[in-house]
Amino acid sequence: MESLIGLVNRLQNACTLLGDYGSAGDSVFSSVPTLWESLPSVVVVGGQSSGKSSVLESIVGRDFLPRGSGIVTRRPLVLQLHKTEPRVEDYAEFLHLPKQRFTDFSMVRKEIQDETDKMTGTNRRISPVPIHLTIYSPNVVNLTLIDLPGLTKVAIEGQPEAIVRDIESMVRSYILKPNCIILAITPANQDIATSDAIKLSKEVDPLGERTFGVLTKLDLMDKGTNAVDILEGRAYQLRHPWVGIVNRSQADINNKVDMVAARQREHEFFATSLDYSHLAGRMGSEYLAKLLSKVLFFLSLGCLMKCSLLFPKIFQFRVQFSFGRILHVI
Ligand SMILES: Nc1nc2c(ncn2[C@@H]2O[C@H](COP(=O)(O)OP(=O)(O)O)[C@@H](O)[C@H]2O)c(=O)[nH]1
Ligand SMILES: [Mg+2]
Repeated sequence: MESLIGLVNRLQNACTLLGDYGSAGDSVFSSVPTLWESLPSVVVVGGQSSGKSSVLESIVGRDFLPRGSGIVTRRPLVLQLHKTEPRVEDYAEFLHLPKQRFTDFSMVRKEIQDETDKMTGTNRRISPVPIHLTIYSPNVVNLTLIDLPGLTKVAIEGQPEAIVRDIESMVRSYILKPNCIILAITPANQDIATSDAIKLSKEVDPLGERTFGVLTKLDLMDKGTNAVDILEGRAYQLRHPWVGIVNRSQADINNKVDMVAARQREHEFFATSLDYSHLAGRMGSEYLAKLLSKVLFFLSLGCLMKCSLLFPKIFQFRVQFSFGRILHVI
């Protein structure tokens, strides 16, 4: 038995191994989509330091992403979360290192860094070739997220000037796909009108049908202001409700506040806030993970059916479903 999202994950892995990863190239504009482009995905989009890595780590409940100033994510990271039976120890695997299990998540961070440098050199360029990482844990929901380089306004020293444009076209090439769910990360302590994530997602999804607005840094807003107008959909309306998040601050990270404590604090922030307690049931990273898993499941179901028409040679199988699980793939 295999979950539907697990099946999509295996197809995504196969695409990368066969050199089909969309890229910022022309394939997106050709009339026949590649298999990669037809598969459903959740893509994390936002400006630098908007909180993308923090949101991903909160969803996973683990500290494993490289951090630092400048453009840290320089290759797409396809992050597949796989829920295991209770009491199984968390571990991670990379597609490029088959059969090597990582239980030390600081080594996962190091491997992402090394693998990024291998493809991009140390001159901080970007590459469209994705890194595939799967995390197995009883504490995650089945979900696949793609982390992309943060949108930026200026190249820093040593980086080619074109990097600003290259990042934007890489992000655009991913979110153009009609089966892509856009996780548009916007920090609450910045004017929403200046949000890079919203600007770009509006371009490719003007009705906001596949965009999920995520508002980070709610704890850092100016005293006397709040984000209720955004979270209730009055300031900027999307088809799906906005989700507010409170991640760990830099001081929390420096003080090694663990993810369990951080989630608990996030929960308390919403439950006890005068401004947000009425919205507490649909705020926070745990809620966001469950919501995305559900949306991705239904999108995957529709997509696989369509793929079997578009790629009959590859999809020579019959599938029997029962409560979200694939019973038989023949
Ligand atoms: N206080 C607070 N700090 C946050 C929040 N989200 C992110 N940060 C901090 O903002 C900085 C940038 O976050 P990061 O996740 O690395 O952003 P990225 O560049 O978009 O991946 C880090 O120092 C985080 O600790 C939040 O909700 N509250
Ligand atoms: Mg980051």
